[in-house]
Amino acid sequence: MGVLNRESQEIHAKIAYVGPEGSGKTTNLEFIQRKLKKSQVGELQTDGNGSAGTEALSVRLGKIRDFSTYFELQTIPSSPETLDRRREIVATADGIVFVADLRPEHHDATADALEELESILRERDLDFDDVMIVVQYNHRDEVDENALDGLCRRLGLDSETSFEACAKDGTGVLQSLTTLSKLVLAKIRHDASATAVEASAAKTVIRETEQAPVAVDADIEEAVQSIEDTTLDALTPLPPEKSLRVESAGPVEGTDAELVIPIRLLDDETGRSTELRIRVSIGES
Ligand SMILES: Nc1nc2c(ncn2[C@@H]2O[C@H](COP(=O)(O)OP(=O)(O)O)[C@@H](O)[C@H]2O)c(=O)[nH]1
Ligand SMILES: [Mg+2]
Repeated sequence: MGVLNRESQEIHAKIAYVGPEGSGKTTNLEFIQRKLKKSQVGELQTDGNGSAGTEALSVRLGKIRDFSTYFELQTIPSSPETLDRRREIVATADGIVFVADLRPEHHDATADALEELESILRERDLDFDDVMIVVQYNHRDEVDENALDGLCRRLGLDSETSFEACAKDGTGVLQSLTTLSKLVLAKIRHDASATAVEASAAKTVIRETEQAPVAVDADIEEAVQSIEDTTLDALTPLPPEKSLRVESAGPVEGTDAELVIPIRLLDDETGRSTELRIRVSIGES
């Protein structure tokens, strides 16, 4: 579960990508790895192969006040014999991206995966109030509206936040992660304040005569409070490469010894153009 460590001034949280085989869990992590700045994301770590394999990715959200904040993303393996591993990953997760597969022939597997997830949580007396969840309806590019409506109705996760996605081109991937990150951080904040209140209340009991007000730990409270207001810079995708194109070139001027080629470059994004004059010296070879 999420850790807010005041001594090391770090917050660590885990996000599990859960869903049936082929729904797009690995593709989510691959996209995030490619898209985030290298200083904020590690290498994709793989463990095992095929449907028994899992991937993990470390993401550094940066400093929030004085707290360095880290998220560990992890995919579950899909094959039936890896149930224990799925249990372990789900049990230690603070948040879950449930990757649903919209392709009609995968609706059964998606419903089964959700049922298994809920039963793993129930075994530990947990539900989606304890473990934050967002639902990602993936493979959206391959299906029509009917498939989306059908699967939504079947899963019945109406009160959970959901996104339509095409993980293959990244649509919906960062939205799912940023939304879940905020939910998870808000939960860690809530739990940290609750713990501080309990600790303070305990102190009051020991010092029976003292009428101390129940004070939450101001440092923790302030640090986690700011999380919700903070834009998660690390999760902002890199801007596309600047696209300059040659709008016009020439006419070439010059002499036998030197040519001057005027070139006008146009920045498609801003509409600004820049004039360059390239001089080419012609010497004896
Ligand atoms: N067309 C399409 N293909 C996708 C999408 N998401 C994943 N895929 C492809 O589906 C296959 C299975 O995805 P993968 O991430 O390995 O599934 P996993 O078993 O959940 O890890 C891969 O070939 C992906 O490229 C999507 O939204 N649209
Ligand atoms: Mg996979």
